[in-house]
Amino acid sequence: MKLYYSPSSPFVRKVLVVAHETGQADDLALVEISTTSIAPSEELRAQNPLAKLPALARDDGPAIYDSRVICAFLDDRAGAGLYGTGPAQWEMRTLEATCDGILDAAVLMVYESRVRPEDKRFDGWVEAQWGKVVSGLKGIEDRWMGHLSGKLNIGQIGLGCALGYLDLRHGPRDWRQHVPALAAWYETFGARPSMEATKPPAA
Ligand SMILES: N[C@@H](CCC(=O)N[C@@H](CS)C(=O)NCC(=O)O)C(=O)O
Repeated sequence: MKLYYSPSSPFVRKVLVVAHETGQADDLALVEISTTSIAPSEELRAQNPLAKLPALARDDGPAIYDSRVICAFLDDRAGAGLYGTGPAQWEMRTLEATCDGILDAAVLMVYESRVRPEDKRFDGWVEAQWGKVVSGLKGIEDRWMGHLSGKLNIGQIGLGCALGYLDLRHGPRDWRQHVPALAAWYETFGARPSMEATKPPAA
């Protein structure tokens, strides 16, 4: 299978961590893509009409995309059980969605400075996105600490990738001051071999 990827995308990293943790990393051939919302890659768009990373071209079916779909596909393929079953899975999937929402806000902040022309930038909008990051993190600390220990799950992977991205792109804002319990958790989770193997290049 071909994974359309960028080494610094946190959404791609979720997929790669799942692949490493479930023994499927060698099944993915990585195709590096450079894309932005205003200069979309045509090669990527041929796989995903939204031209967003990641996308997975499968050997035996059409391409699938959105990190959440690809992670669930890999989980199912390996029978890894990262989502739980029954009513418990909805709690897990809400945690996963919260981590992705944190990432959406953090990525939009980066686009504001890297993609939008300087004379069109709006600081109030950037700060509002950071507000979502912080309240998302606090929400996780209040509600999901119990999900962050024990058997590996998709919530832990999503959170690890989100925190890694905050360090990469928004280090000076020091997310740790807001959520000390998540900071302590990340000390251990961030050292997992799957996280080490998928570390993005320094900003
Ligand atoms: N919900 C999507 C978000 C993917 C996403 O925003 N990817 C970024 C890279 S980190 C992208 O491809 N951006 C290009 C664009 O916005 O056009 C997912 O989970 O896969």
